[in-house]
Amino acid sequence: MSRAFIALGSNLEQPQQQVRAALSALDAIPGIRLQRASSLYRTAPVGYLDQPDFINAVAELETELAPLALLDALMQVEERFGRVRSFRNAPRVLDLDLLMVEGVVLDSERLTLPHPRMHERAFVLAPLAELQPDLAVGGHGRADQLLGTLDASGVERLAS
Ligand code: PH2
Ligand code: MG
Ligand code: MG
Repeated sequence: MSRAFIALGSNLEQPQQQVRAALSALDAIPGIRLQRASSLYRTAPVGYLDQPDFINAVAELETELAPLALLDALMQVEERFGRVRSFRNAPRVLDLDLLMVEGVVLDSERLTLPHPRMHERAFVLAPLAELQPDLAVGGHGRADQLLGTLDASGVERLAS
């Protein structure tokens, strides 16, 4: 069994419900157990700006799946939720990004672990630091300290 962290995001078709439903869908997959989920966060879009705010969250999973099998499972859930891939950073019903698998460093064509941009994204680090402030994020430092270096003004934790 390994412990993994994933980031969830949605900014279309009732995003809060999409993220909540995605957490249940993940827990229902054979070989994956949802351990903990962060609060939901309303976040201003980063990258491509002309789109609605996102709902973001982070979940901690226990899984028997190898990293690439876990990635396949996440992509299947995205597809089941009606994800359409139009252009990079386009609005989406559901985005599931594999952030880290404990003890795994990987740089393959399909998957890089830890996620290569997570340390610079407040919409990832805020929910991650809520779950585990002292988590080491790649070689970059603790989740809470990294978050402290970023502008998190577009990130608002929602009451649960
Ligand atoms: N995801 C992106 C690009 N920009 N911005 C926010 N606030 N939240 C996201 O999940 C997000 C984003 C690419 O996956
Ligand atoms: Mg993403
Ligand atoms: Mg993605």
